[in-house]
Amino acid sequence: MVHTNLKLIERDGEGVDPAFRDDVLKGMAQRQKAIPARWFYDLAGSELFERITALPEYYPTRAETALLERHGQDIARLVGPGRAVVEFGSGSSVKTPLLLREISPAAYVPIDISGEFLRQSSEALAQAFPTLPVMPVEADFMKTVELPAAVKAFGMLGFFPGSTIGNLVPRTAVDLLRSMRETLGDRAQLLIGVDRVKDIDRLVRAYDDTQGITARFNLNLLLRINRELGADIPVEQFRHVARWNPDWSRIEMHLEATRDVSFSISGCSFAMLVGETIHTENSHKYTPDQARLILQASGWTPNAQWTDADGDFLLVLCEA
Ligand code: AVI
Repeated sequence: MVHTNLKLIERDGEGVDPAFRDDVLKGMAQRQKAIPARWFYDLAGSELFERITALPEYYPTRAETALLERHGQDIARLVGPGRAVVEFGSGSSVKTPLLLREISPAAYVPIDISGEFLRQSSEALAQAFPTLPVMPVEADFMKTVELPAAVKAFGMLGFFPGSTIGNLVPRTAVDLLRSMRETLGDRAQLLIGVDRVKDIDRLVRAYDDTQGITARFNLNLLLRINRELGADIPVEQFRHVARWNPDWSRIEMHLEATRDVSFSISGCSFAMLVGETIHTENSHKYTPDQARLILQASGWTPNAQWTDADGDFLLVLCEA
């Protein structure tokens, strides 16, 4: 059953999350304009992301799902029963049943910034696992999250699939992993998915698919800004760009102006020259050694890891 004491994200009098407005105005005032990727995920963005995960070019979801299916029993043996599973950035929780089915948890706490999406996916999960207490928390998991009191008695298993850690620069990734450790407490474990470095053409194709779904996902951010922040960005004069940055070992997504444009957001004026971009996402790719190193640097001890035959994806189980 779903316990619906959702902790709601702060909104101002106009129903806008002030953190969204601050991030956009601050990011758009920089020389390299940039907006944090977490703002992709309004309802439309979350739905587009689900479509991305099914694209032929987007291998990470399939690779990670196959690893969970294949090694679920090993994971269950190392985790043990009766833990509270806390999923960070649960989205539609599609991989979660694979894990829950194997490990017999005491409770499931999905944490997500997109409240509406969280409500829908919690309902679906509670139907699939009728005896499991599901306790959704609407929160920005980049900060330490106050977990529902009812789960604090259990040992915790943090679940952070999807290689979302790759969306953070390594310094911020370490901050997040440390704060997860704080959220989860001393005896916690963490199961995390990490996307591995691979052929660059394949990586670029995964972020610039032929159906244009990733382009829509990226451009949806501008539609959201227009709608929620009273802006008039000419969305049709931007295009989606995905490129590999070898210095940072990451795919970058940008929104590039296809002509000189000017617009306003929340009463502030901005101008961009043709070719200028807004940097909207980083997706860092790690070698297994690098992945273990950032975990260790964050106070987590890797205990076991699983990867696929093609070396596409890595699952790591760690202990606090
Ligand atoms: C959520 N995150 C791990 C995805 C990624 O692969 O970086 C987001 C994404 N952006 C474009 N495609 C998928």
